[in-house]
Amino acid sequence: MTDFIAGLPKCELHLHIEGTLEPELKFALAERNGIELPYSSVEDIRAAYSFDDLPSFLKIYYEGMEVLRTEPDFYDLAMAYLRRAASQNVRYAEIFFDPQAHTSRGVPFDLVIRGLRRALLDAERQLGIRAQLIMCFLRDFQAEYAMATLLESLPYREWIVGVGLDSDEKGNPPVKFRAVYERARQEGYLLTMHCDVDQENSVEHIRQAVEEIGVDRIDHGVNALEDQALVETIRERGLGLTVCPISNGYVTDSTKADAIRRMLDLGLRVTVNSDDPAYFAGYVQENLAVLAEELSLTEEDLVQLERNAFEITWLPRHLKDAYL
Ligand code: ES4
Ligand code: ZN
Repeated sequence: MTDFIAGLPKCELHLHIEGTLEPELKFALAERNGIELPYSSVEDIRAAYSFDDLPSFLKIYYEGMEVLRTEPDFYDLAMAYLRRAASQNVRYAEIFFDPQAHTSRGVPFDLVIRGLRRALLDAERQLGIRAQLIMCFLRDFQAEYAMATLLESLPYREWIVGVGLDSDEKGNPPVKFRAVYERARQEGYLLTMHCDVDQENSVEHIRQAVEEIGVDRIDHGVNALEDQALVETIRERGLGLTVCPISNGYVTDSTKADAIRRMLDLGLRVTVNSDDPAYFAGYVQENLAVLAEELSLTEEDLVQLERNAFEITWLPRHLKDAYL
């Protein structure tokens, strides 16, 4: 099955570019930028990656970004990811970035997006992998800051396919960002947001995302299964769910494999993705392998998962069809 998964043309739809910062690159960027890291080796950094819930993960994730300062830093980050993805036969990726994680520490939006964009263009030419950017707002910051970030993004509108919402969900429901999402839609952005696994009020947050915000996709969204009516709406609208098994295993005590099996059986457009692969030790291939093992997936199941992913991409129809 490993060979089958390796050979399968794949699609990644839930990937935080800042979550692909491997310890080796972290060291290289620290040196280039004259930053002293509190670690003496790659092993040291990996050993410090001990988290067992979302807040403990997020703390390490944001601290790790300190080495990202210049346009070439963002270029190198994205290029390293795209090289890795291409080597796993990922043909297309939609990549989240967190501009506020950078602007909040004085790194300009323009530099972040230019570095990422340049990598996407080079990767398409050099590696044959296509990708688009999704801008995420940090939900634990004020809605006004998200709105300001949305406005700041408008000159780069053509480089961003949609918006998302991530970071700490506790006490930060979808409706906090109602006005931001309304404006984003008016500007022509497609809409997604995280409804992380097993959060306080998970089902209510998914309901808000679907019914009140009107998202085009849901990131995670596993807890929708607890509500029959919600499942029905998600199915009727053909909304995709970007699920991340290995990540689930870190921030909860389970990969939620059984839930993914049920979603497949219900005919929901569930997909398998990697979230923060440098931190959770697994890119899309490893996520598929873990799931295949746990659920004894057939080749047809794996094909279905990738079909779902290509089907829910935010590509124009003719480009999407080329993958299907
Ligand atoms: C994230 Cl696992 C997870 N949850 C919420 N926000 C995030 N940003 C990056 N990884
Ligand atoms: Zn995520």
